[in-house]
Amino acid sequence: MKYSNTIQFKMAIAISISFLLSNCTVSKRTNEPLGLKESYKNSFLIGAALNGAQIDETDPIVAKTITHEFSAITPENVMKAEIIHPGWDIYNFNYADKLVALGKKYQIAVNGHTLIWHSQLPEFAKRINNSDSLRYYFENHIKTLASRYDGKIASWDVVNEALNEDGSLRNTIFLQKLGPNYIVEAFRLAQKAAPNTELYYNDFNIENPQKRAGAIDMIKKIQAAGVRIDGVGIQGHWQVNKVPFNNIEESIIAFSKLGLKVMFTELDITVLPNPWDSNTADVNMKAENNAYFNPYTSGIPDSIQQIFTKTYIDLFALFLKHKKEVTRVTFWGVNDHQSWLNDWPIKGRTNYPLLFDRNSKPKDTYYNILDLPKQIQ
Ligand code: 9MR
Repeated sequence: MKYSNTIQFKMAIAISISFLLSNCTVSKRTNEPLGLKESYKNSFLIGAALNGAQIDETDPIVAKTITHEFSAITPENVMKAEIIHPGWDIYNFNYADKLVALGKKYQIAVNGHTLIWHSQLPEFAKRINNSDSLRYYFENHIKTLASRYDGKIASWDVVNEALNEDGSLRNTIFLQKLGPNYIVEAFRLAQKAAPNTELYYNDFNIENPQKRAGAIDMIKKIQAAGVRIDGVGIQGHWQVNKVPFNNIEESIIAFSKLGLKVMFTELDITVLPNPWDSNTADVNMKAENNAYFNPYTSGIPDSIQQIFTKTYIDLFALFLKHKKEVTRVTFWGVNDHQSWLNDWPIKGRTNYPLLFDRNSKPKDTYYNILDLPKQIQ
């Protein structure tokens, strides 16, 4: 193609640049920059955990972030037993129903979190001391929730955090009163009540070899009983300098060899010092606040921010490498303001674990993650 003069040539360049831009970074449909869900649509779902106010769409900026960025949502708390099932035969579906309606309105997949967990149990359930009553609670809880939302939500975390760090079964009220087969039974009940919903086991640190071995054992028992389990959620509450990349990759491979989908279900990366120097997400462990443990109250230093970004890039590069096995990556919160890590393991700290800052403004980290699928292909 020949251009007769410089003006025509410059115009052709300008048109080519705007064509390139419109194809690379701006979606034609909405004329908005691509969000994460669009950028990762050929790789895996990108999710976020939502709190009550976010389900209510009270803040328009946050509401926009949710619909623009995420293809999956998990209730941070509203489907947990203490909220949704406060009395023997009393259920409070208000926020869970709203969450499901939100998912439907914006075509966002909902993951139910969680049916059987020893934490956040209602008072009446904590006080149960005979096996028959606990079995009644257990069956009634699973049947009621799983059947109510069958076909309306994509998946359930059927059992959450049932393992100790050494891979043995955690000594919960369910283990004590129902015996070790309670996990198989939970999946069996869920399968019956929710034939159209995927069923997952969810836990933290199951990328670590010992705990992973316990999870694999448990999954094999469920499968050997002829009961359906569709996937496993590795929570992903990690520390900025200590993300166990090798263990994560080995786990993706090991779990998918069992025929399961692999998900990262509660991803966040703390930048604050940890009093125990470990990657636990055990909500019962707490410590006192002081300046040493809360160093970034007025902002995070550039040096830390860069390590944080690099860590997220390395993680998402690993997830993309295994995009055939990884089906969803969910952040545990939309923005830093909401994160549980401001209050755990020490209350009242200022943490920076997510891709969106306290005002829901995307960080540089976000743009790096957004662009990664294009760069890696
Ligand atoms: O983020 C949740 C926080 O708001 C609750 O106070 C806390 C109470 O147990 O649970 C948090 O979510 C947990 C999740 O349900 C299971 N894995 C660990 C998460 C962080 O504690």
